[in-house]
Amino acid sequence: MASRILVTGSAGQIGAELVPYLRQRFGNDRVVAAIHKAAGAALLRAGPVEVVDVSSAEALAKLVKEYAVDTIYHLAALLSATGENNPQLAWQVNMDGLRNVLEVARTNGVPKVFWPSSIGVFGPDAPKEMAPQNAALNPTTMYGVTKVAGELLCNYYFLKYGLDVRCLRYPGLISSEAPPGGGTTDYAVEIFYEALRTGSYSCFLREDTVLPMMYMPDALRATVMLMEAPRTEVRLHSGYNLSAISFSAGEIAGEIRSRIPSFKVTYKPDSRQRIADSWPQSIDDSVARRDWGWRHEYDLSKMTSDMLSKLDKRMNG
Ligand code: AKB
Repeated sequence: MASRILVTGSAGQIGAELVPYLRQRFGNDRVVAAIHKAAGAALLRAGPVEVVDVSSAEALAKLVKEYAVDTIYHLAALLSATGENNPQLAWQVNMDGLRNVLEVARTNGVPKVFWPSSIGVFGPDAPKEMAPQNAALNPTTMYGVTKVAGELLCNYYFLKYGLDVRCLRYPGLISSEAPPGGGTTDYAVEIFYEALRTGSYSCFLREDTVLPMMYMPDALRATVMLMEAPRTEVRLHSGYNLSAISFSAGEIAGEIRSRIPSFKVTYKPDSRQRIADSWPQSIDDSVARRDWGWRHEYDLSKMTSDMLSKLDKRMNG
């Protein structure tokens, strides 16, 4: 049987776009979209879809055997804001799921795994500007704790068992296709929808809050670039810093306002402000650029034009 790629968390923000991206590249039948609940399956029907709970290693192993899986993209996870509301659940979902995936890969001869880390690995003591690859990782959120522990676990499986695990520290991701859920950087997606839908937006972060961000087409390209890089070029099996653009909430509002002059934004910081304040404002990803040739394509202006035109077409026909 031809080998297949398994993507967990396929209905989430990254999965909903990564699955079609991989299917276009490798064929619909070659990519199995695993989702947690049957809801969200409709958009993934172009190829195989399976409902699976990543907390069950048996269920995962069954899928891996049935489809002769040779690569797993394990995306199922809780994000930072949801994680702070329920830290115990965040640990359980993020860590048990990853441990199961790594174990199932190891014991079933799956040679390659992708796992998303995040800028959430950094805490208040990392440099705010251009946080380097090897900055101290002392996060103050449970999400960050699971990302640091997850990176260490991935690296351990590489060192101990030779499992080729590859990880990216994604910045906040902005996508025209799939809404995020439960993240601190979600405002940068919501703001586009509200600009077109109501002409106003109440932002849950302060106007001067600067965070590292990336447009989804760049994130998809980075993910597949890393996974296709020759083994000799991938020197890190914890998490590569990955970066594209940094902007404040006020700057993205201004960028939208330059295209929709009547757009109004108010700022009402909530508990997510504390999370944002604990993260760096920009990331030094020179190691990824050196090791496997990463370059981003979208700046703030190019991303804003593309987002508005795609969302406008979808919302207003
Ligand atoms: C979040 O805001 O939690 C995520 C992330 C930066 O990992 N988007």
